[in-house]
Amino acid sequence: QIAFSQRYKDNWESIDSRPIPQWFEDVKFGIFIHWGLYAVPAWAPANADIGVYAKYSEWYWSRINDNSKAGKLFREYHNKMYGEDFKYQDFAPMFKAQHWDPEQWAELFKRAGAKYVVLTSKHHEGYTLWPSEQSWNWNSVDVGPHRDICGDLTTAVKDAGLHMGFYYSLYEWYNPLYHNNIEKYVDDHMIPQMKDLVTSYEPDILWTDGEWDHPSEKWKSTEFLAWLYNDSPVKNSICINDRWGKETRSKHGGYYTTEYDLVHEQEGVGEVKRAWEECRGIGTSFGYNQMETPDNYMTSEALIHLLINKVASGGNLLLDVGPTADGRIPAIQQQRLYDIGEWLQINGEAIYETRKWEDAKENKTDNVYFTRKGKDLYVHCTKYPDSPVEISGIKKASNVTLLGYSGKINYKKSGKKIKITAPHLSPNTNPSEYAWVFKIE
Ligand code: FUL
Repeated sequence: QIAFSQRYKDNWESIDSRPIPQWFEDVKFGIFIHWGLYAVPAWAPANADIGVYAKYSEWYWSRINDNSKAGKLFREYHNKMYGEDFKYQDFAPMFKAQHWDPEQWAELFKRAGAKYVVLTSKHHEGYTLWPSEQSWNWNSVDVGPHRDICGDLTTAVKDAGLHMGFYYSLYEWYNPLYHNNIEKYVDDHMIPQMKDLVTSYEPDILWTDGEWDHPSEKWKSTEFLAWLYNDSPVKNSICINDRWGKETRSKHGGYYTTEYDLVHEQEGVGEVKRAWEECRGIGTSFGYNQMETPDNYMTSEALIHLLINKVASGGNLLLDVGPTADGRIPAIQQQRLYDIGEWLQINGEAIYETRKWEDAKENKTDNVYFTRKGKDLYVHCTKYPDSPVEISGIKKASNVTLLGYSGKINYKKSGKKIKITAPHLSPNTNPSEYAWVFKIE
């Protein structure tokens, strides 16, 4: 166990010297939730040729005001659907969350095999999902659901035994204070909000975003983080990401983040020594997009392969769900989570608490991935092998099993090589779908 006894200083060198709490690298799979007023229009041109970012439905407010190709599509839709005079703010009373059951969500996430949850406490729209004093009449208690969503979900998620975290956008699109007096915004709005979140709900993760608009100095990031690491109630357990200023991604803060596989600093995150996490929606958006069809959603098979791929390269997967304005997680998203959970029921020991295998590179072949835990090596086959799987760099092997299968596995060991022959499976003996894992002890 690492003792967090030192005091951290208000500079990146000091902040970066704090180790990332181990639990983060053990949990591997988390659920991201993008929920806010954008869940009311819940719209983006999912199939237009406009690149990755412009398909995010949570950007609705900004898109209806911009002149890009995507912006025109958003505006056309908005004007037709709601009329030109309908302001984004008018969505607030329509965000009712009347079917919202935080315990049911927490149960779903647990069933999915996720070990942590990250909720948008405030996205770029500035509307907060908790009763923030700094966000008067623009939060989920004053207007809309009349509920403390951050608070109620934190309770349910922690009660289910999962870690709870918050996404928080440093920047706000249309807050006048932000544009007129950034210093005052940081001092009187942003920092107090983050401190309020931390002290009121004691999250395990603070996932900041919107950092690109200013250097970290403007945001006073290191000053805030010194407080977080030295004096906050979560100083020993909190994890942060790398989005703390224009210059910080893949460089400073806590774990590194990729998004739809885009690595913003082109750092080749899979190779770096720091913990990292890929986030993406199941489809093309983080917020719910009612225009998506099943074709826009990744299949369960593709999602399980994605999880294996990220974990085998040393990362976590933070998979996003986009709830509806009435508080439901769309059935197709739930179904994907069920399938991942079912796979993890059998194969979870090859995911949780594992690390990347040092010799994986030399052994890389199509449809085969590796993770390790202590002396055990896990061989993930994303296609059932029809010829023997050969692996080199294996010093000892006392037993080989197929997770979830009770029969004997034939293998041959010679020198540092091992050759595993996959058994013929019948529908009755097949332990799982989508991917199969051999364990070399
Ligand atoms: C991005 C945001 O702009 C997206 O809307 C989303 O929240 C993603 C996780 O981070 O940078």
